[in-house]
Amino acid sequence: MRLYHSETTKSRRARTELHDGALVTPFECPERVDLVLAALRERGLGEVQAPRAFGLDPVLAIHDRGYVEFLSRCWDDWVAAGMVGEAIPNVWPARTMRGDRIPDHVEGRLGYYALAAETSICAGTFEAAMASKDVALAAVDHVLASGEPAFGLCRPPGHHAATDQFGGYCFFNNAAIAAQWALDAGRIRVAILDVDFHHGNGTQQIFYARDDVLFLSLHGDPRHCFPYFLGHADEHGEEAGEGFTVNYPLPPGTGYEAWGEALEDALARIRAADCELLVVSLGVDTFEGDPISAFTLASGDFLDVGRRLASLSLPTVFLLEGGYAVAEIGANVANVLEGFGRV
Ligand code: SP5
Ligand code: ZN
Repeated sequence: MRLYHSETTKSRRARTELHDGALVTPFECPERVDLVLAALRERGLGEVQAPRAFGLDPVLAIHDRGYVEFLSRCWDDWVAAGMVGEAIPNVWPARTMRGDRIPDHVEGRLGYYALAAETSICAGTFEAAMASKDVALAAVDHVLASGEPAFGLCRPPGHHAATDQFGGYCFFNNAAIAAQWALDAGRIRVAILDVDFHHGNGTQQIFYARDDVLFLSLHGDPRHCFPYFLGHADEHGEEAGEGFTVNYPLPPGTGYEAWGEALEDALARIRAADCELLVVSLGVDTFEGDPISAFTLASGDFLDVGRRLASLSLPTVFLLEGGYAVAEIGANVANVLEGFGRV
């Protein structure tokens, strides 16, 4: 399996995350990159390569231009406005206000383009997000060219990022950008299977009305879990996309047996849908030791996850999403990839 990694993904090192009412050191930290990389190397899972720069066009194929410009300037504008801490949104076009006017002041713009407040923007955030999508693009490009599977060590993650909103530690939707790249290269239909603990609200929103991307997500039930406002079982797509979104909301405390049953259902739907490529939004925050999540998968279960994914026999690209039990993140990711490769 080919592995892609960029040192530039570590250029974002936020100091603050609004968590449980306190500003804490962010769970989504650059150390995650080194720990995953070390585990991949230790297991000898494949050659590690740096991505080339793919530029902004593949980003603009998914994201709004004004949003991308906002992200590129946010930190400088924030500093220029004399702000003290990191850029944390604190006001939104909530239901009782207007969402059709984008403010001029960076504080208002930040709220307009944010879907959650835990994700501070700091120096290096845009550069890291650019590197992260380059990792995803290099990985998918390799799969398209060779048929060989690939893993992209994306960081920051992507699946919460919507057309014009960041949050949930995500800025560019790496999986969506990779899927679109494959479609633009001539693939007719792509499956995105999101196994992160959290619902992939951004990916769902981006492809909700489309039938060229089948989106399936196994996640903590939004009645109890972030992102709370999307990911219910009755969301199944709209217009041409009717039937091409499939959600498996599962209760907190869900273990591998019940989770695996949902996975088998998702795999059956992928088999039935004539997909030419599988993009796995690979979060390992389903792990029992994850500090912000609530499923109880054990490290060894991830080997079986990989084995089950391989049963699809599809060209497959894995893109890292969440996973915050930092000591175990490397082993858990490596287990999925090793399980996949063993078949
Ligand atoms: C990519 C990814 O995994 N993003 C996750 C973003 C989660 N952000 C907010 C989590 C809030 C969790 N609150 C848990 C309360 C436990 N005290
Ligand atoms: Zn997650």
